[in-house]
Amino acid sequence: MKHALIAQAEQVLRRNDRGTYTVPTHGLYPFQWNWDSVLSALGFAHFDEARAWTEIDTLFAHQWEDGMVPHIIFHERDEGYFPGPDVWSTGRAVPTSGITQPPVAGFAVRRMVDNAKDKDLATQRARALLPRIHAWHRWFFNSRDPEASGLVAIIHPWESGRDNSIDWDAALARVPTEGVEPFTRRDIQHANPAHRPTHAQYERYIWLVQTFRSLGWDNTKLHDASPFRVVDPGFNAILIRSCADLAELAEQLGEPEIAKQSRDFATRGIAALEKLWSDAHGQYLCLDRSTGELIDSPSIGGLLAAFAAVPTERAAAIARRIDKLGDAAKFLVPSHDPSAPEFDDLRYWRGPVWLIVNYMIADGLSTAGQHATVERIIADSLALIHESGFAEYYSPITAEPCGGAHFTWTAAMVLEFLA
Ligand code: 9WN
Repeated sequence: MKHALIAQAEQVLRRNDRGTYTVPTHGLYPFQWNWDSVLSALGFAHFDEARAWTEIDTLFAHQWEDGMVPHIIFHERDEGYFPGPDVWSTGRAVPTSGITQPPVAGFAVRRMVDNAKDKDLATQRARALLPRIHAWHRWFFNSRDPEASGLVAIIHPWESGRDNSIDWDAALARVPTEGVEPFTRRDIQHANPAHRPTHAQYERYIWLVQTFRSLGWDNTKLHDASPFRVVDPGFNAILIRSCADLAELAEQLGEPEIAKQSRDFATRGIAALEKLWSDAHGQYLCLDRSTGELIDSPSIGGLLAAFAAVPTERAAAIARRIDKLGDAAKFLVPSHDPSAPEFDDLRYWRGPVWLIVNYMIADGLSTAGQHATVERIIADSLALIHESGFAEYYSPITAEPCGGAHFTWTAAMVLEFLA
């Protein structure tokens, strides 16, 4: 059974392999996505370490001069996705988008080094990636934390990787739609529109893209110019965890300055996360930087914070909260609290389960000693695969597979869970 599942997961990765990068899935997402790619490398590492390193190298070959690593690399033309390179117009030789995505690379590279069979290859590739990943982290704190709060803001919902989360509703409602150029969505030609964001959300996504484009994608301007500035605990936990892991790696590789700076970022970030804690919800919440208020939205962003080394009592409270969500959801972890009125079990990040988030939460809670919750998360993740295959996401109530099929990072997470 286990062997068959491993073989199927490898097959999904091979099917989406384009040689030096993988696509998340054929049709719906025909390019290289940032955090998909890095998490998928963890899957490749189980059967082809060299290919796994290439995945991350390819992504970082398209890092911007200021340190940002874009969320999409448009390696080949494909009209099947909107918005394509012409809408972004970032002026790169190989076109890219102009925003970023959750920085999982520091975490993934350390894990790949720790688990490597080919230690020489791992050391050589990690040594080359180390300053690049560090430059990306520095870019975050320079460009997305201008007041040195210790936490960074996202300036577009797509940066969070949780595009249509209920967390963004109020902040996104303040984004205007005047002047949005007419567009045709492609996503709803590949996937069920009831599983995807709405047209009203897409109009605001595109308004933000057009606005950033009109500012020449100049990251010294974008943060302050964006009407959408949200501090997401999940996103920040990923950054903090990657900084902490990069510090360990830098120490091993004899780079004390990178180690020190990375450790400082992580320590300040953990301390600053405290401001996002809500006793009433028993989890972290997002902060709207435009209003200075916490966002009253019990989503998975506040649970994903367990991926960083948060205080033990916070991790324990998150585990309790997840256990409680398990009373209403047959499959953990729903991306939003099923008892909230906005919860939608099929619509993308407004309720469905995503294996990558399960994986990161399980990893963090495991370090925090919350083994019973971790076991249930992993068992539920594998039950979803057995019932519904390697989907993009799943209903936490019925296990219905949603979005795209044969999904790369879902398969990669299965390889990690079964290892
Ligand atoms: C926009 C590729 C990406 C993921 C995101 C997910 C979805 C894109 C979209 O797909 O976003 O970046 O067009 O819907 O929300 O997390 O990286 O799998």
